[in-house]
Amino acid sequence: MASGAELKSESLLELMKEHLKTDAGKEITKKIGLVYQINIAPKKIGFDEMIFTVDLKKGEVKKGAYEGGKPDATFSFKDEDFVKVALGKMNPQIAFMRGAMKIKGSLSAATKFTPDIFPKPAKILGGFGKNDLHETGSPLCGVSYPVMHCHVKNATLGFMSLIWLQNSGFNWDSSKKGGWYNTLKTSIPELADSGITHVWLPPPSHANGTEGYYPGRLYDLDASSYGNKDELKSLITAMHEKGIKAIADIVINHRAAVKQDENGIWNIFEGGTADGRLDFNASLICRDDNDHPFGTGNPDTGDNYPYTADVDHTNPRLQSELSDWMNWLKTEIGFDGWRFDYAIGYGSSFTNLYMDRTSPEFAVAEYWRWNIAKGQDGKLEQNQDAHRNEIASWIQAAGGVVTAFDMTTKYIMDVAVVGELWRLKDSNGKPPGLIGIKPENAVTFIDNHDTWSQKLLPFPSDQVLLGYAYILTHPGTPSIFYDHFFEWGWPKEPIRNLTAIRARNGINSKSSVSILAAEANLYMANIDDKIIMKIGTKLDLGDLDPTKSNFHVATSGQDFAVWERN
Ligand SMILES: [Ca+2]
Ligand SMILES: [Ca+2]
Repeated sequence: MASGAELKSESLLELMKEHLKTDAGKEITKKIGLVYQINIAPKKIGFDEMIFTVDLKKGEVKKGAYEGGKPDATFSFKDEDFVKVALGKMNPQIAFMRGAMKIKGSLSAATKFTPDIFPKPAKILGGFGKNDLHETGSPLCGVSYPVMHCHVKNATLGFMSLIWLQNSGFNWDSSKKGGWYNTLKTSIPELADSGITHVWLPPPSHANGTEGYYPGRLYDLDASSYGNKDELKSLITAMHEKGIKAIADIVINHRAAVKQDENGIWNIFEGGTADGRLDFNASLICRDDNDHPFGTGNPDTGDNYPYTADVDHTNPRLQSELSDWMNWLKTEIGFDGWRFDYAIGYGSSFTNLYMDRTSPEFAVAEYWRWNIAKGQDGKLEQNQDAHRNEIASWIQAAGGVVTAFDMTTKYIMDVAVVGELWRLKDSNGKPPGLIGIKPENAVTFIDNHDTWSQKLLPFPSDQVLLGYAYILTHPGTPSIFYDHFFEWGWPKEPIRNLTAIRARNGINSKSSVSILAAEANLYMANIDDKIIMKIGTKLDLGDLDPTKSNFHVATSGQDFAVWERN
């Protein structure tokens, strides 16, 4: 048995132990509530292991196996590999592929083992901490969960959409459920009845990891954990029969190699067809990608995606073959539009190019940076113009047709619904998010796969209907999250009532908003002079009471109401 003093990992775990005693650490314990076992071997996984228990029910790190039953997930590392991965010096994806990290137990529990658990990066983690990651981009595809996430991500989301509004039809657990395409198919009539017009489906291709966000053989749709190509086609056919469009999740910033080259480097990329389409070598990868320092392509034109190989979109052959693949997804599989994953990862001109060459019926980009303005007290500033302006500028640079998730509205709504509804009015008297300046290009949401089923930026769960009362009555293209619709065990009526009101009154992405009140506990707005909506705890509306001016209540619930004209 190795002596603990020989293990460098032990000092990292010691730091974690101290971190868990801090307020930030207690917050983590409260949030995660799972128990992990970490087996560290001095030389070889499985031999002379020293066992640690990271108990995030109690907020403790202890030597020895968990005594309270089975841990939720167990990780095994060699000492030096744990240190490398924890310090950001080894790509965990490669570590996993090479067997340098092993995982047992619940994969969904494993995915929750995040860098949050470690002290702040400045203390030990180099560029590996959550805050750093947030600056680099989306939490979506494992970015914020690099330690264990890249290879363990076990679910994806779907995105079902609503009326001229998309909504996320999957969540991170969808890939765990066998035959998810078939399962979703049985819900199509219900989606159609609920006014849903588009469904965002998970990435369909062969991938490293079960959720599809590290795609490998792009043309191979028979290797997905959601189902095979025929099942996908059958799902999309069923959607089309009910007038619902299918949105494909286009993950093209980065790519997973499927083989090692003659030097043992993971540099052989395959397209998944018998011919050479989308087969690439090191020339595909940006040469400035530190995560995969084996590329020979041009420097990246956008943000680097941590822990995996970023693709060189300036390569004309790649541009042409990716466009062909997307067009194949339309003609052969039946997809109608796109959701561009990690759109900050490559220059806006390339989104423009792929839009031009593939003419989607609808497209939305995940353009997300964690640069929301906060005051010294850590609270959101009231003025978030810079945040939304950056998204709007990107949309323009990308050709002006593509839409983007309205991250600004999301950030603001998260805090506004808890007694700060004054935030919902900007200095021009308009909505403060992207919908206040470019509503026709904004896709609003409360939570979706990108916020990882409320594990990141959780919307206050008891206020979710207030969120829907806002986005489903306002301009932009609202989207409904799969979890809210299918997983929360809610009656679906409140959402259905809101979508029906939207449809009945012709509220659309460009509708105009006149804000009647924006104070701590009351937000009221008139939309298109057809409906009036209210959210907030304030009950006495005084002269604003719409029933005093030819409106009647169309739907209402806890702290929200919508009125239609008599
Ligand atoms: Ca990268
Ligand atoms: Ca990139």
